[in-house]
Amino acid sequence: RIKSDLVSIMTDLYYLSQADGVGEWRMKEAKDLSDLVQNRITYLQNPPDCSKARKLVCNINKGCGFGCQLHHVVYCFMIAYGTQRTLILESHNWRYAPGGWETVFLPVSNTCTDRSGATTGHWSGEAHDKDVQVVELPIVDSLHPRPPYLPLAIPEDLAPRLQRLHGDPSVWWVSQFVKYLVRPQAWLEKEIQQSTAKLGFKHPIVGVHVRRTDKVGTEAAFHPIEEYMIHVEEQFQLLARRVHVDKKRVYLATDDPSLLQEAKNKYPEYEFISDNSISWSAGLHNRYTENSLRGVILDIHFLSQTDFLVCTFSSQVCRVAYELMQMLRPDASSFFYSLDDIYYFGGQNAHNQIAIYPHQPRHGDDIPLEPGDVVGVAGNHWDGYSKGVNRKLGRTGLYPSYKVKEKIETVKYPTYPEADKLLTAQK
Ligand SMILES: Nc1nc2c(ncn2[C@@H]2O[C@H](COP(=O)(O)OP(=O)(O)OP(=O)(O)O)[C@@H](O)[C@H]2O)c(=O)[nH]1
Ligand SMILES: [Mg+2]
Repeated sequence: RIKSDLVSIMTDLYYLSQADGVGEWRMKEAKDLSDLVQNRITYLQNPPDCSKARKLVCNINKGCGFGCQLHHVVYCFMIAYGTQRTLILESHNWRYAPGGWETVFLPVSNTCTDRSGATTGHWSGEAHDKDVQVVELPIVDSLHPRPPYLPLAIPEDLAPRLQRLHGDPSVWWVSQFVKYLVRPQAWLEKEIQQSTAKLGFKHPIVGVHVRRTDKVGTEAAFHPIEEYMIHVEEQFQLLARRVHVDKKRVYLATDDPSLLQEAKNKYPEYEFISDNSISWSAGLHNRYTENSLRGVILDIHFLSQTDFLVCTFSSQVCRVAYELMQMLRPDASSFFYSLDDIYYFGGQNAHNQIAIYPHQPRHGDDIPLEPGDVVGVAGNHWDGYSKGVNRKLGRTGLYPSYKVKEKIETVKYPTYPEADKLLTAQK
């Protein structure tokens, strides 16, 4: 059980965050910022003359799962935005749906999906590619030279507002591209609505994602359902202080079809909401099919709509859900518990923190810190300690997580004054 004094402090903090109209201010600011960025992306994606537009070509067919492929497109998109090129998404013969991206999501452009142009070349750096109309981007693993337009950096022109609004501006920035990308086709939108009613998806609800099958023992450790449920129970104790909990509902997404029954047997006081046929379709033998694609999209959608997410951030499925969660709330940066990794974006630049308190090593595994020291964080041990490298000393080891703060990198992205002007005129 979570300590009751902690429950009280957390509850006070919640009400404090809503006091004196700050809650309403935050809602409006979040919407304004999201509208601003979505409008800029729409502007970039819909050039008046496609034959003359500067383009960045991205092929979805990276050899990995949906979460990984979606993040691959996000990475392309961020560079497109940074280099002011229209993103051309190639997706024919997609492993999930041979008909491509548009079988499930809206096209990334209404006016410009044709990749042709006067000159074409492979990515060789923004300055070098200046006079090339159509540039093809490789996967991030082979990107060279690396432009500054990569996570976890955020755009300089939005940084002050983002840092005021959101607990993790880097995630917010990534989520803007995910938001634009996953706009559903009409049939999918309808399917989401029907599933919401059919499954009885209602608040309050905690989301649990359990990644098994091919992941276990290769890229991540096995975690029994009990480990997840500790944090689910904790959240319901917190939620009960703020809202009426009629039923402890859990949305369960997993690629292990046997888990739903196990969870129901072990936790009869909870209501598990889950479509078991989706879990069956997520197994390796059925994974790369349109039915399985529909399933993972629905799972990610529902996870992102929950009040809190318990999962392993080693999985891209859960990281996408966490990103999308940011779109529904002004700041959902702390609405998760990861049993393993901290948040990251595959191919990101170094994730640094800055020491705000000194630290004298108390064990052989500890590293010393002086305020101002830059620490490259490798992971959080979730026991009060994180592991990382003190860059000044070149020493790797453990340090108390509370003695550092995030070092947020800003990058000079282009601004989009024309797009912003159109938006102001609309309002
Ligand atoms: N429907 C559904 N599918 C899942 C679930 N977990 C995994 N999958 C399937 O397995 C794929 C896993 O590939 P990725 O999306 O790359 O995610 P990952 O393997 O967890 O993470 P990486 O190995 O870091 O790429 C997903 O895209 C889905 O197709 C789940 O909870 N629900
Ligand atoms: Mg994978």
